[in-house]
Amino acid sequence: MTTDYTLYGGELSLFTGKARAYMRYKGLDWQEQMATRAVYRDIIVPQVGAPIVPVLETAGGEYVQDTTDIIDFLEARHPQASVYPSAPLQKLVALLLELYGDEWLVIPAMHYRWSVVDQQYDFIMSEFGKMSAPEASLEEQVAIGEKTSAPFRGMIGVLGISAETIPGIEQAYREFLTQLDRHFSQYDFLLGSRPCIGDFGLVGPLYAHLGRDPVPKALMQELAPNVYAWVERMNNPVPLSGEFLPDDQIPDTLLPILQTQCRDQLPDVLDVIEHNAAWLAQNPGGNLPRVLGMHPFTSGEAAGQRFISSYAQWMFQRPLEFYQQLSGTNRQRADDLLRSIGGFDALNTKINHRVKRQRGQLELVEDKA
Ligand SMILES: N[C@@H](CCC(=O)N[C@@H](CS)C(=O)NCC(=O)O)C(=O)O
Repeated sequence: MTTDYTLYGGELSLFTGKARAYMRYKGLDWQEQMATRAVYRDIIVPQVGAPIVPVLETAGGEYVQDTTDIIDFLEARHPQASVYPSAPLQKLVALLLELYGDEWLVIPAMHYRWSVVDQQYDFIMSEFGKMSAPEASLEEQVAIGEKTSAPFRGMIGVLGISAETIPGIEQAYREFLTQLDRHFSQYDFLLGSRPCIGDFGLVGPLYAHLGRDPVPKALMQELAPNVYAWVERMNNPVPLSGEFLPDDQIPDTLLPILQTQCRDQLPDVLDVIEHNAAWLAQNPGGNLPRVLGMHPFTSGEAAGQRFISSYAQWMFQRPLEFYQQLSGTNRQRADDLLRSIGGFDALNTKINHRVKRQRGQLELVEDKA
C-alpha cells in the first residue's frame, strides 16, 4: 500500500460518497479502490464479517467499516478543520442532519434509482456490473449488474416505496430540494463556509443516487441548481478550508428541513428504539437483528409500512446523547431550538437499552457499560 489509506467502495454507492467527500476535504493521502468481487471475497467479508461498503484500510492494516466510524477514526488522527462544530447548537444540528441523510434520504434516493429504473436502465446496470467486473464489456457488465443489483432493487418495498407512497415521497423530496436550494443560495455549506458532519451525511444520497443517476440528477439540476452546485463543491473541496458561522448561529433556512425531520423521521426512530428495547429485554446479550419486522411510517403525505431498522438507534444516540449532556444556558438554547422544530420530546427520550457496534459484525449489541 503506497498511501496512508485505501477506501474500498464504488461511485454508485451512497455511503462511499459520504466517506469520499470527507477524505477529500481533509486532504488525506489516500486512494479509492473499487469493491470488485475479489475485494469483497478477500478483504471485506473476512475483515468486517459482511458484504458491505465502504471499508477503510490503513497502511498499518487496520480496517474500519461504517462511514460514521470511519469519519470518527480519521477525525481522531487528523483533527485539523474538524467537521464537528465546537459550538453546541451547531453540533446538535450537524448530528441531526447526518442522521437525516444517512437513514431517511435513502428513501427518495432508492426511489429515484429503482422505481424509474426503466428510464436509466443501462446506466444503472452497467454501474453495478462495472463494480464486480471492471474489465468486462459493457454488455457483460449490464448482464452482471442485473444479478448483483437484485438485492438492492429488492429493498424498495422494505423501504416503504410503493405505488401508494410514491406520490408523497416525490412531493416530500421536491419540497426538501426547494428548501435546501434556498439555503445553498446563501451559504456554501450547512453551517457556513466549512462542511460539517451533516453535510457529509446529506451528500451520500444527494450525490451517489440523486445527483448522479440520470433521472434524479436532471430533476436536481432543474429544481435546485444551488444544491447541485453544493454537491460539486462537496466532491471538489478546498481541503481544510472554511469556518463555521460565528456565535453558534443556526441559519433560519435550515429550520424547515429540521422540522420535517422531527415530524417524519423521529417518530420512526423512537419506534425502532421501543422494538430494540423489547428484543434486547427478551434476548439479553444477543446480537440485535438488523431488521425487526415492519412498522408504519409517514413522509409528508405518504403513509405506508417500512422496515424497523435497528441501526437507526445507534445513529440517533449521537445527537440525543450530545444534547442530553448539555447544561445551563447551552441546554436552554438547545431546548428552545428543539421546541421550535418539534423535536423536544424525542430528544428527551430516556434510552434504557443503549446499543453499540461490535467489530466484525453489523448487528448491534446492548451496551451494558
Ligand atoms: N451505515 C453504513 C451503511 C453502509 C451501507 O449501507 N452500504 C451499502 C452500499 S451504499 C451496502 O453495501 N449495503 C449492504 C448491506 O447493508 O448489507 C455506513 O455508514 O457505512
